[in-house]
Amino acid sequence: MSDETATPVEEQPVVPVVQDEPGHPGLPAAPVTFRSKFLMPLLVPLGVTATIIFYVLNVSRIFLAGEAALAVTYATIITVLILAGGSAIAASPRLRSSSLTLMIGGGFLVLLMGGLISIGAASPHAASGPVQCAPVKQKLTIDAGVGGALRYGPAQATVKAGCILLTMNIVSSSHTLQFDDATAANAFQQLTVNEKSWAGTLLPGKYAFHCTIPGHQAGGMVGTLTVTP
Ligand SMILES: [Cu+2]
Repeated sequence: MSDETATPVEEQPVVPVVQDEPGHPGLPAAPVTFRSKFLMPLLVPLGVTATIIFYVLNVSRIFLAGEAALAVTYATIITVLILAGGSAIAASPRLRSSSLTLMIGGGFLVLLMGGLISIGAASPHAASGPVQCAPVKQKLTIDAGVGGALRYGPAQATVKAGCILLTMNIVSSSHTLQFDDATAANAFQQLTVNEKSWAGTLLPGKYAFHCTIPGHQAGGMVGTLTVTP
């Protein structure tokens, strides 16, 4: 006895045959022109790159102008605007391209204005140069060109923190003394033949310095000033 019952063959779901979309009779096939084949592939990436540079420059300017907390606020606003703008554009595909151009152009204009307004605040505050301190608490003299060599003497010096009067005593040739560290370089003007002494304030730390005459730093004309509490 066969157990074959007439199990009904599962009906396969009918896959609707997708008809080829009818062509758009109104639109003629785009002819391969110099413009579509060469010019656009070249211009579109260039345009996108220029847009990104424009965007980054202006946004970073706005960020630089504000404090850290403010930058977060700006970033949030910009992100929300981008998301909202993208959603709005996606939700209205029939938006006329002229309106779209107007909206995007307006957005860029606002961005440019923001960047221009904040340009003053974003640039580093006009420094009048290192300011000498007083009264001097420590005095240190470093010889430059010891024994006619590209050497400081001493190359390793230690002083106490505070207002330090640093003097470069040029023994031979022409030398300078410039701190590598930005903080120290802001406190001390570069010592040269014309400006051999400078009084500046340093907090505890190690501050490397070097000679700016070409080849001298590479020749070993470097040193470290250790400032102790
Ligand atoms: Cu030198």
